[in-house]
Amino acid sequence: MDHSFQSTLNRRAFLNFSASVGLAAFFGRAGLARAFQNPGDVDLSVHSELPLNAEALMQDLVSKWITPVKHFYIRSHGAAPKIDDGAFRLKVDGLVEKPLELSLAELKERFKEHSATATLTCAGNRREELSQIKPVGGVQWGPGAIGNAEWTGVKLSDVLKAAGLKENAKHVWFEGLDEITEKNESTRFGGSIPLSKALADDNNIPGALLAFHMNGEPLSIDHGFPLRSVVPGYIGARSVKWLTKITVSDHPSPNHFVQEAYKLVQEDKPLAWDEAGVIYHFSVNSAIAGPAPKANAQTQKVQGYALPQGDGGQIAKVEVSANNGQTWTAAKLLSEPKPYSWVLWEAQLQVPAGSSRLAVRATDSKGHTQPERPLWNLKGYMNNGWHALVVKS
Ligand SMILES: Nc1nc2c(c(=O)[nH]1)N[C@H]1C(S)=C(S)[C@@H](COP(=O)(O)O)O[C@H]1N2
Ligand SMILES: [Mo]
Repeated sequence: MDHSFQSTLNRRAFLNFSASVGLAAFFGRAGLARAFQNPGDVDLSVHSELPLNAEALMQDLVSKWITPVKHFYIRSHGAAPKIDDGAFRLKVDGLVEKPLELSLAELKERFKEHSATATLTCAGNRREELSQIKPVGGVQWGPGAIGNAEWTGVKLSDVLKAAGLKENAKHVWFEGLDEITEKNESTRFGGSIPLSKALADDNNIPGALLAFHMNGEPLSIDHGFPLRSVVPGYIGARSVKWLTKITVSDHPSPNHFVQEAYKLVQEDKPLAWDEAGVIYHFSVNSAIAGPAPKANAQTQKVQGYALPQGDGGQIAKVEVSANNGQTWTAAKLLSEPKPYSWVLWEAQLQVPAGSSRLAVRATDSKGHTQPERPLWNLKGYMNNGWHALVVKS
């Protein structure tokens, strides 16, 4: 019997990539290597080369709980700045008793090193599916704009304590060194988190890390060398790369990427933007990687990832369906579920002959679960509808 499986989503992504950057770049270690210190360091599908936006193929992504750097998506709004780590300084200012200016060496000397595993995902992950409902602008991400890494650095809370917080401190702003052109104006990439998140410590997962290592190696240029914030549970945009300034304030950062981008709105009207809240934590989510093409039985093994909502719960169950959600089969979780990190899962599914639509949905320990249909929004953020894959057998 001939079984040919095909992901309509992946195929569409493939067409987009090839149209925009050419086939060589899609397959493209050659195309990508230029952006890296060492050629051959990454193995990703490229959406755009400048700025570099690239995601992993699902089969690569679901093969390891800790995502190797070469398979870790890259999302940059401008060119990656090349920073001399000797001259680099981190400034801490705003509502603090003693503003700080620290070299990388001082940061490492003065504060205790801390490691935490956390999943980073772009708010635009799975945007491409929203575009199938009604086109949205921006990078047409498939389900690969996500990765799980071990981050090592110092706790933001330790640095803030050393600077001494003033009484009215409520928010912490981050600013990167990259220059981005927005509407013909040059702006810096910025993020913002509530102070309560910055000071949180949930089972040894700090609310935010100032990280210099990813999976035990210095950050690569594209992932933010020499320093970035990592905010477990929050959308990737709050984990600011090439981090050079931390400002403590009584209100969230006015930066474009906090106040204008990354909001869930249905229409482009000033009131809609003003009324929409800033997105902080990510939503519960999951995705299926296709079964192996050589699979040849009615029972198929499918694999994927599932991410708990970023507010501290952990994955409670992952279910897959081969009949549009009439019946569900529990997937086997391949690691112990933890807050702020994904789990990989696998399931044996009875796939009827012909064409079927496999779907997955995850539920976390706080009861957050994925809706059948995504909430379409103007900027294409936070798609967490059931992820589906059409297979033919
Ligand atoms: N300075 C800076 N930080 C940034 C960005 C950026 O363009 N500039 N992109 C953000 C977004 S939208 C995401 S999803 C993550 C991606 O991190 P990664 O490229 O290491 O995967 O970085 C965030 N931090
Ligand atoms: Mo993002």
